[in-house]
Amino acid sequence: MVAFMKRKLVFGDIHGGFKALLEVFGKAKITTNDHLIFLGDYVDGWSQSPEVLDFLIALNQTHQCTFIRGNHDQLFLDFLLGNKENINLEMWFAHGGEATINAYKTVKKEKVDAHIIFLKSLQNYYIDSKNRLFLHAGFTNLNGVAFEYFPKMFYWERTLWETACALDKTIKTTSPLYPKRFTLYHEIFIGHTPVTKIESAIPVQMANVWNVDTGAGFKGSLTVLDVDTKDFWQSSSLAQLYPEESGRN
Ligand SMILES: [Mn+2]
Repeated sequence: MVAFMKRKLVFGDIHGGFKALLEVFGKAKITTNDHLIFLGDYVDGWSQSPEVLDFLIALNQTHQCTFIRGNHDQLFLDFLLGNKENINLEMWFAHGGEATINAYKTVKKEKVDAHIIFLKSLQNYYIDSKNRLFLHAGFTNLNGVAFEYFPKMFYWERTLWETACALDKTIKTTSPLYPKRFTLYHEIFIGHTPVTKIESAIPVQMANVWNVDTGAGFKGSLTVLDVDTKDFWQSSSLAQLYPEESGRN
């Protein structure tokens, strides 16, 4: 790669795994010349959600960053704001929320307030100059994200990925049967549904969708992928980094 070219690096779901985040920063040799895109789900799972948010907030001062909203980030924000009608508390606790609550027991109010500001500032999606779409989960509108009628889909949807996985590879992109959602963007980068569910440990491309959630919330690793070259770097298994914890397992 030409030295002066800015890399565009996309990060999969972190889920409170701060140690993994530091590891991939080292492995990818990240510098202030990189554009860093985070696909969401910063919290819930491992015990260091506050450290992850502190790190990202500080990073935003020194690096070009794009922070996408994940469903867990929104759940935690709703919890902090007391929007109880937006959360199934029991379900959230069972899916990593309990670790987040425990971790925040010793975090001071001023810091929590800064984290609330950060969580509110997250973007539902980002489209770059090469018509590449970055978002946590998916979208439903066949004309694209700008027309989405259900904004929560940006961070909850799963049919985009399931459709990409199940797609008959013999259907031509010009066929009326070809899923229109895949024709709108050059490439789509998502997290949300770990590729470990389809028995992969590395980023997976299906149609023009790249899934970079390599299961950091569970027993997998955290991945950072170079959007242009598709080179990628991965942390150790989160279960190894946090041997005393169970994460979302
Ligand atoms: Mn998610």
